[in-house]
This record gives sequence, C-alpha cells and structure tokens, in this order.
Amino acid sequence: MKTRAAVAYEAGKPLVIETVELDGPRAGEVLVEMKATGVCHTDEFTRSGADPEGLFPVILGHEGAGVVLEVGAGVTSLKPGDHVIPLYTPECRGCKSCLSRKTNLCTAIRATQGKGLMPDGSSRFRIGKTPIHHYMGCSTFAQHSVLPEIALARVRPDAPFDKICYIGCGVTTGIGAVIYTAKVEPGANVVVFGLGGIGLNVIQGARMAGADKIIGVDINPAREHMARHFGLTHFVNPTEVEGDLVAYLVELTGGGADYSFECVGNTKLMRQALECCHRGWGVSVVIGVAGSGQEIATRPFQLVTGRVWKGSAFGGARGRTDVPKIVDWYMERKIEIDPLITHKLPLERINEAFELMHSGESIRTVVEF
Ligand code: NAD
Ligand code: AHE
Ligand code: ZN
Repeated sequence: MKTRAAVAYEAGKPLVIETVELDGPRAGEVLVEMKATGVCHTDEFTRSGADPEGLFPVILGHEGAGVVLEVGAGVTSLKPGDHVIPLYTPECRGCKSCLSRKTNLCTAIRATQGKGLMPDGSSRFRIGKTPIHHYMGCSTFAQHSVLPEIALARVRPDAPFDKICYIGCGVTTGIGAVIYTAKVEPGANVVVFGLGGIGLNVIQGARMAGADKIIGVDINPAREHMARHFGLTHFVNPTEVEGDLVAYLVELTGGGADYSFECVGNTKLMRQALECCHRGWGVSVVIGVAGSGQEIATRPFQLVTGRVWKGSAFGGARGRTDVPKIVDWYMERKIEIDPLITHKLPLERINEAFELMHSGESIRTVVEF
C-alpha cells in the first residue's frame, strides 16, 4: 500500500513529506493506522545526528496512537479495530529480561530494532527500490506503520488519540521514572532538572507519590507557571543563582534531595543532579539521553558516601501491562495531559514542531493525521 510519511533523509536536515510504499504485516506483525503522534526531544536527538544509533533514511516518531487495520499470521492478542499505542520498549513476556521482573527492557527484538529493521531483518517501508529504516520499532511519523504484536499496547477505545499518544513516551517516562524506577515515597524531597515534556511529567508523578518539596530547575523562566500547575513548590533558574547550584539545592532541600531526575540530556546536569542528592541515601535518576561521545563523571566519593546513580528508560514501565492502566488514569482524571499539549499540527507542517521545541515555546506538539 501507499502511505504518507515524514522522511529524514540526512542528519540535521528538515524532514520531507513523501508518499512511501508500505508492505503488509508478516507473521507476528500488525498494520496500524496512526491517528496522532507527539514529537519528543529524542526524535530531535536522532534527526540532529547526535544519536550514535541514528540511521538514514528513516521515518522517525515513537509517541503515537492509532487503530489496527490488519494482523499477520499468528497474531492472537490484537484484531482489526483495536485501539493501540506503539511501544518502543516492547513486552514479549518470555525473554530473560521480561521473566526477570527486574527490568522493563525486553530484549526479544532489540537487536533488529536498533538496526532500523523489523524482527525478520527487513524493512516494510521503501521509496522506489530504496528501503527506509524504521525508528525505535515505531515510525509514528507515518500515517500507517507495521509493528510487531509485542510492541503494541491495546487501550480502551473511548480515549482520545490526540492526547493518549503522549503516553507512548513522555507521560509514561516521567510518571514511571517516579513510581516504577525511583519509587518515591510520601514526604520525599525531589529535584527535577529540565521542565519540558518529560520533566513536567516527573513533577506530576512526584505530586501523585506525595512528595513534600518538588523543586524544578530550568533556564527557561516560562516553565515555572506550568510546573506549578503540576505540583512544583520551588522554581530555580540556574542563571539567577549566585555561587554553586549544587550547594544552593542542598541548602534548599535541608541537606540534599531524596530523589533527583535529569530530564535534559546534559552530562554536566547529570553530575549536578547526583551531587545535590542527600549523603547516605539520595537517588539520582538519569532520564535524558546524551549524544555520541559524551560521558558522565563524578568523584567516586559521591557514591562511596551513599548516593545512587540510576537510569530509567520508558519510566521502567512494562508497555503492554502498564500503558493501558496509564490510559485509564488519564480517562479517570487521575493524571492530566491536556495542558501539556501546547501545539497541534498537520503532518505537512511537522518541521515546525522541531522549531517550537528549540525556541522553548512548546511543551509537546502533537501531529494529527
Ligand atoms: P524538552 O525539550 O521538552 O525539555 C527540555 C527542558 O530542559 C526544557 O524545558 C529546557 O529549557 C531545559 N533545559 C535545557 N538546558 C537546560 C539547562 N542547562 N539547565 C536546566 N534546564 C535546561 O525535552 P523532553 O522531551 O522533555 O526530553 C528531555 C530529555 O529526555 C531528552 O534528552 C530526551 O531525549 C530524553 N528522553 C528520555 C527518555 C527515556 O526513556 N529515558 C524518554 C523520553 C525522552
Ligand atoms: N540510541 C541512543 C539511546 C537512546 C535511548 O536511551 N533511548 C531510550 C528511550 S528515549 C525515548 O524518548 C531507551 O529506551 N533506551 C533503551 C534502549 O534500549 O534503547 C544511544 O545513545 O545509542
Ligand atoms: Zn520519547
């Protein structure tokens, strides 16, 4: 079949709207009609050329929601008409990682996914004879995409696509990092670096968990208002802090944060996030992804004295199990999404979403098909 997609031909260049050929679903695969997709900073990370795993040409996008049109042989858990959210972290429920119950990082198809291919080692997308890479197993910047059955969460049909697409990455990553990865407890003091599409969901998760102080650090002063709406108690603009930011945060938290979260992708901030944690028990969670060649550093003393450095991918959530629950939370008004979707665009204008991200005007832009 033919479908419309935004194709990234080269690192650092705008996406190009094209008609592409899409082959139907093979065994264990599902054809999805995408209804909406968010644009996450990770799409920009790869588009820009900073991603060491980046491949071109590619159809980016990993924050979608849509409807099943067709299923391949052997697919049992989904049928045409089902509403689904694509999962860049699949859940096969049979690999060593899924069975361990220690991680959400299913390894069933990670090797081919990282090469921009379906699990059988081929691509379903092409233009003429040129194959186009899949992205994070999702490629939601296309009106239709083919995904493995294990990479789709079935969700309730009354949930609006233009909001729940954000649960495909940002909402789950932010809230999940608080409740599944860090397991923040009531009364904890929390520091969040970066109050964008992820950090604001960390704030929302911290409030749900019953945190006491929820401190947000961002160089964009416009972020304070939205963050307060989601539960922020103290806003810190590092450009206005006299002296050392870490010392300032330790003082503000009465000895150090119980939990901190880095939601920018800046290795200097990752160090500050660790070092502002409380001696003896503070846990710092790295969420931001940093470009090729970048490394984190700290004095081993920081760890010897009891601070813990952790990472979180997709908020530690098990996609097929947890994503439908998070959709329920949204529908039951236990979590809020609507104010975070600051812009909506048609696919033809998707490049404007990256401009809005860079200028700091948008929190999330959603593209509707
Ligand atoms: P975003 O662009 O919406 O937000 C980034 C925020 O960081 C902005 O508010 C910006 O003003 C702020 N910022 C920039 N430089 C700063 C500085 N020096 N000090 C303080 N604040 C600063 O991005 P996002 O979509 O929220 O993504 C954040 C990061 O998380 C990115 O690196 C993204 O790739 C990553 N991410 C990781 C996962 C995961 O599973 N681990 C999932 C989604 C996104
Ligand atoms: N390709 C990058 C890794 C990027 C990364 O860490 N991605 C996160 C999701 S970001 C979503 O917005 C993730 O899930 N990582 C686990 C995994 O298996 O990729 C690089 O640096 O090589
Ligand atoms: Zn993302």
